[in-house]
Amino acid sequence: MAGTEKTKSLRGGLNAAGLRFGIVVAAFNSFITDRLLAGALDALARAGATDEQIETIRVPGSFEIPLAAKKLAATGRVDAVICIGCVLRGETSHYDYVASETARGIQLAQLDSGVPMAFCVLTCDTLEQAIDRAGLKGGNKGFEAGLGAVEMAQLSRKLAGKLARKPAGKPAHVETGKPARNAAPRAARERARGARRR
Ligand code: INI
Repeated sequence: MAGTEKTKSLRGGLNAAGLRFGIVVAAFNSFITDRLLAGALDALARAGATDEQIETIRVPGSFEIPLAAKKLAATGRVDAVICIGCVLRGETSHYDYVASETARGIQLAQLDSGVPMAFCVLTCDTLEQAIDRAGLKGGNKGFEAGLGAVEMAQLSRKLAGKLARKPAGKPAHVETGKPARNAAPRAARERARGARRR
């Protein structure tokens, strides 16, 4: 029966060995984003990543994160990108535009590039809420994003490996380049056999 433990299951692990990470961090509200960055770096280090495996890029504000993340992904230098920003609600609707376009842009960037992007852009009503999520009561969202990036980078590698080895639903000769035995329809085989006898 489907949905039982016997179905195939695939998940990325939390080992950063052999993986490279990009971190795009906004300078706006750096009091918060620096803490989120520290959390992300801590997570990567705990997963076994060394400094050589990590590249950090700084942008002015959250609105600039998607483009930088997309360009970084396009270099082929990273297996995952961690996007860090902090958008705080002000008195105007500016917050809504920055928050929604940043989220949308990051999602588009990961879908377009195929490189996983962890979303660590806080969208808070108050500075206190942001502080809570950058190391105090709410934990550190940067740390969570770091672990998420490792897991997704691994999962992407596993999926790429699997697809390269065995394309789902394709006949064997597509993979090997050789025609599969008895690949021709039965009628064609019988016609060929008759022609050989004649
Ligand atoms: N950028 C942020 O990262 N957080 C904010 O809270 C914020 N607010 O409130 O304005 C913010 N604005 C700057 C924006 O991201 C761009 O850098 C700017 O609009 C220039 O393109």
